[in-house]
Amino acid sequence: MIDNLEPITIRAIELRRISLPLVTPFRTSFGTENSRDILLVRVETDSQSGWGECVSGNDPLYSSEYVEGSQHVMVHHLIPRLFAFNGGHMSAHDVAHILEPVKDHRMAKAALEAAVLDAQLRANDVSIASHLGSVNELIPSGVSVGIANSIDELVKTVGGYLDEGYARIKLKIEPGWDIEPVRVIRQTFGDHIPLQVDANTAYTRNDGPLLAQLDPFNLLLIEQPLPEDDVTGHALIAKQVGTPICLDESIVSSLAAIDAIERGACSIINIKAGRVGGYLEAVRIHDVCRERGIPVWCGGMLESGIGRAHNIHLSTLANFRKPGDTSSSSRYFAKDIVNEALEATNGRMPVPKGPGIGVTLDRDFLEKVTVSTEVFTA
Ligand code: OSB
Ligand code: MG
Repeated sequence: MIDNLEPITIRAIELRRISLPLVTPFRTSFGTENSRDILLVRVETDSQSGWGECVSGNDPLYSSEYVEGSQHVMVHHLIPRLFAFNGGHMSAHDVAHILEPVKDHRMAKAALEAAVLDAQLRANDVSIASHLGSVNELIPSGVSVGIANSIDELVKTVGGYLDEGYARIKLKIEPGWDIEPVRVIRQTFGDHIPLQVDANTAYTRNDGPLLAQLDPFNLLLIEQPLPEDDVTGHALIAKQVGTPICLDESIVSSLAAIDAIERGACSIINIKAGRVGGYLEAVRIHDVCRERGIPVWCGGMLESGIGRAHNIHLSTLANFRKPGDTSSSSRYFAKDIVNEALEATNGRMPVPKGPGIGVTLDRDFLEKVTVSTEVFTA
């Protein structure tokens, strides 16, 4: 991607913590989330504000990052580096390079880069989708369904999402909640619904034969069955299982993506800008996958409208060939913090128009859900 944008000068960075209850608890193999404690980043220039969302969870269970840690590393290590660079005068394309000396903390870095990108594109009057070179105005929208208390409850939940028109269903699985839920969902709703599963690292290298029992159900993919650092294990599982293996947690960079593909560990990749340290690294992963014939789709981290708007713009790139976890605001929250409706119809989500991420904040509601605010200046 060519950086043909006018740089901006960062005058201030605001870190705002908000608390948003989820409409239903979200249970995965690593834990249950009832509410989202979200860290928002606002980058202020002389003319614009740009917004980013840090996707780290309350606890370090999906990855080592967690929201308190993300805020700490931003305050003490990342934000000082941004202000120290060229008087805060930069392009979003410089951010990853400026922050590179700090190891890991990818979700924190990605949130800062996203806010700079939004501010810069608003200043340049360009939407993220058009900056990335997209032409799509709608993206297919799937939904991720947590582990339920019973099979009956799961059937009701999935039935509701299918009635809403979602283009694909993803079931969270773990040992003891895998073959049977998939069998019942197929039996109840038929062979034609696009269906996939996500294990969030809950299985071991010995579980190839067990996971192969999912083959008759014609799933689109099995996401991240093994621990994130077991790339070779995924390659072993991929040989024993007919269903395509997709990686999420393991893919922390474009180098990790190339490595996993070359080792035969996956044939599909889930892209999350937060997990890979930035939007522009996410685009790079999209590109290396496209060059190697590997389809990608956009994952989610139960984001508010800010993070989801970023995800929707990213999903307009050509190699996003499968529906993402980019569901409607109403799937997550009773009310979202953005004014524009991010609601899918018939399984299709409109890409917000307008510069940057194309959404604006509902300021009154934002204040109501704000828990704390800190502002930093050069
Ligand atoms: O593994 O994709 C995941 C949510 C939190 C952490 C990890 C994951 C998820 C989801 C939900 O599956 C995706 C969404 O709807 O935002
Ligand atoms: Mg996942």
